[in-house]
Amino acid sequence: MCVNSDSQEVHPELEIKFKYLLYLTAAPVVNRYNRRVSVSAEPFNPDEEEEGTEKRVVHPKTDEQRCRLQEACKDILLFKNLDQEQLFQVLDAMFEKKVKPQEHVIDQGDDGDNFYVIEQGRYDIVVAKDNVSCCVGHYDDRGSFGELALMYNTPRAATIVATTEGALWGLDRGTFRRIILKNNAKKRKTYESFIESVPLLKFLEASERMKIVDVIGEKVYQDGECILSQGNRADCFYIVESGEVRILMKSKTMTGKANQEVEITRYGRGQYFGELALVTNKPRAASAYAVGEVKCLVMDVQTFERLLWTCMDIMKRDITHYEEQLVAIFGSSMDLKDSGN
Ligand code: 1OR
Ligand code: 1OR
Repeated sequence: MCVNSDSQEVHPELEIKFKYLLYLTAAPVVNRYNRRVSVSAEPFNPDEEEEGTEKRVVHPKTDEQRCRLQEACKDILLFKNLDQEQLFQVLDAMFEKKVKPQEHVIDQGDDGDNFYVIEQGRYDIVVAKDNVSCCVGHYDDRGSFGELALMYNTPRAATIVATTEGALWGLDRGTFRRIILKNNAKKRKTYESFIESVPLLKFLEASERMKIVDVIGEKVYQDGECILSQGNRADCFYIVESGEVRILMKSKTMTGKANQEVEITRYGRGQYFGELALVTNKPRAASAYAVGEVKCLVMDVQTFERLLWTCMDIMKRDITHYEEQLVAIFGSSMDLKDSGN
């Protein structure tokens, strides 16, 4: 079941999961890096940073390793706002780590040592509370994890278990804090007022909005460039920062063949898209293209579920409108859950 315009219900399993996420919001415990232990989105102060972290870390790599590392890191949102020199330093400091099935890369409650970028493999995200463990999501051959303990000086918020053989690239805590956090301080200044103005986010606490800023990345698209494609697997959510985005959809003929793309709507500054596939666990229902130069703030699905579950009611309301307009535009009730194939 996907979207039901009568009941406003969206994906019942997801409702349960969001309720579970609320239940799981546990208080932090003190860790070894305990000068500043907090789950609030405290600003980064470079002067307060731990001693010795100015030291540059370099793990030498072959050309082949460097190529694989660059490929694995090209879509990592936390790296998107780095300048070239900062990115060089990050890539220099990263080290390769192979993992075996069932290996725990991170254990909930531990101190944060490294941030990880996935080159390969599948990893479960397991969260325990009151002795009950639950798999709340997974990573599949891409993405990154382990940023929270390093950003906020908190214990690890989840356990990450490899379910296949895997290959990761690690980044040590010192380099992460020196470069990524310093950059986040800048990001907060840049995006604070914009994020405050996004209607979807206006019911969040200011500290929650800052946590969003900490983990989003900015992506720039040129005129006509495809931002996402109908039928593709989805792993990101988008907020338009500047420019205009066209949403196009292919309907289906009676024989199941896709018709030509029809423009169904446009989005401008402060509006969001790409939520539907994340909420329904389906392929993208439509395609998105840049009109002129477009800047979007992009969030991965794990962050979307972790930080935006409180905005679900607003998104559900908008999704209900899609179904009504689907009938108005295509003249028949095509189920959104099938529209991506
Ligand atoms: P970390 O340093 O705390 C565990 O170490 C990592 O798991 C964490 O950083 C994130 O990178 C990653 N809640 C907390 N951490 C998560 C979650 C998550 N998902 C991935 N990580 N939630 C799951 C959302 C699908 C919310 C659960 C309550
Ligand atoms: P997505 O993850 O499926 C495509 O990727 C995005 O286009 C989708 O999330 C929505 O954010 C956005 N039907 C389906 N998706 C729509 C629609 C829509 N409008 C915007 N999106 N409509 C019904 C189809 C005619 C609404 C038309 C106004």
